[in-house]
Amino acid sequence: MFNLILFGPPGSGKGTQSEKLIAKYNLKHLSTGDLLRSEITKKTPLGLEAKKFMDHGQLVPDEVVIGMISSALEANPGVVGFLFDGFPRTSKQAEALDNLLALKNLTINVMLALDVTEQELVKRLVKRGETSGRPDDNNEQVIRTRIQEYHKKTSPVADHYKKSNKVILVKGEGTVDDIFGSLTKEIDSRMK
Ligand code: B4P
Repeated sequence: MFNLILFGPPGSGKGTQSEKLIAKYNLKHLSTGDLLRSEITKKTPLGLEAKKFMDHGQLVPDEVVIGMISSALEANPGVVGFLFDGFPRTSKQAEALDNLLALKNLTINVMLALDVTEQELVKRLVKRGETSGRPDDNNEQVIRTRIQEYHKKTSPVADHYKKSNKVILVKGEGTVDDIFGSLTKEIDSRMK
């Protein structure tokens, strides 16, 4: 099993790169953003609860997201590995993930952290907002709140994995293919 966290601020390209990485390495993609948006589309109680936070650029409560990931891990036995995209986003989520994996004798092999300037993040998200229909992309104030949430609550997750030397910083600006090349180089050297 090879378990990877793709980490970075909103708009850093996690979703974009995840699509390419799962195709190359046959990993199971677990994106909490996608899972939450799917619950919203289906208008489930979980989705309706999550929407209240997401529309304002705030993180969804830990217990909701951890429960969702726990179910997804159970629903996918025997995969080559997991690519966690947008999760964990708080220290509590990181501890929960480590515990859930440990129950299966698994661990995180590497965290690849995309490094992108704030100016570029805002530019990308505003541009996506023109066509995505995502309520959290079409308002610059909400985008700034998401970035603040990242600095306050999510960046400590990298410190958590730095303790076990699992964090690799990767430049997240340039063409999608160049960034993909940098990510695959890091993965290939660790999969051997
Ligand atoms: P996510 O769905 O995780 O979304 P994201 O952070 O906005 O996007 P990502 O980094 O994947 O950006 P993308 O590749 O699409 O989260 C949304 C919300 O869900 C959160 O705010 C929160 O409320 C909630 N949530 C999710 N997980 C949670 C958790 N664990 N706990 C609590 N709450 C949670 O790229 C963005 C844009 O940039 C795209 O338009 C793309 O085309 C463009 N782009 C990508 N790479 C580029 C490049 N190299 N050059 C130029 N543009 C590029």
